[in-house]
Amino acid sequence: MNALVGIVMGSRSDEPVMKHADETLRGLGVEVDMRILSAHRTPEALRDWVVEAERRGVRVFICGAGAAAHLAGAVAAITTRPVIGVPLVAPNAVANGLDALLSTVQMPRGIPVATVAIGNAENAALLAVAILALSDPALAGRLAEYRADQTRAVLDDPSNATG
Ligand code: RP5
Repeated sequence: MNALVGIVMGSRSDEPVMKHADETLRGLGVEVDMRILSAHRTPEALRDWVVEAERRGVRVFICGAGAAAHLAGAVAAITTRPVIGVPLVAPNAVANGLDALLSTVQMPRGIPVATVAIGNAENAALLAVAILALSDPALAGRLAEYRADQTRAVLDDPSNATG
């Protein structure tokens, strides 16, 4: 089966967080193509991968980067498919990732990046699933079940009772 979501991150140091996007997508039955490519270190390889991924059927891109986090914006400049940005706390982060959050979210008009909270790769995956589920009823059903499981986990937690 062809990958429907492309996940890209700027450095191997991003992988411990970005692997949660991969796990969440695969857990919901969505095939993923995951790469380490950088807007700054490998700009031409990044462009080639985005163009080729689109050709192979990738419909949504998830991009994780820290510090001067231009990766999601660079991908959004190449493709018209939805791009979701995950700001990360880099080893040299300023203000616990606020640098990456602003670098990812502050896009110019006309080139949007849907930006999730700092380090929240799981939410990026769930947003990608919600987009794909618009045209995939089986996936929409699995997403609804995921939400129902989450609701049950909160309500059935015995430590949740205060009275
Ligand atoms: C960004 O710079 C990467 O996404 C990473 O979060 C940060 C630091 O990268 P390394 O210097 O650890 O490779 O491009």
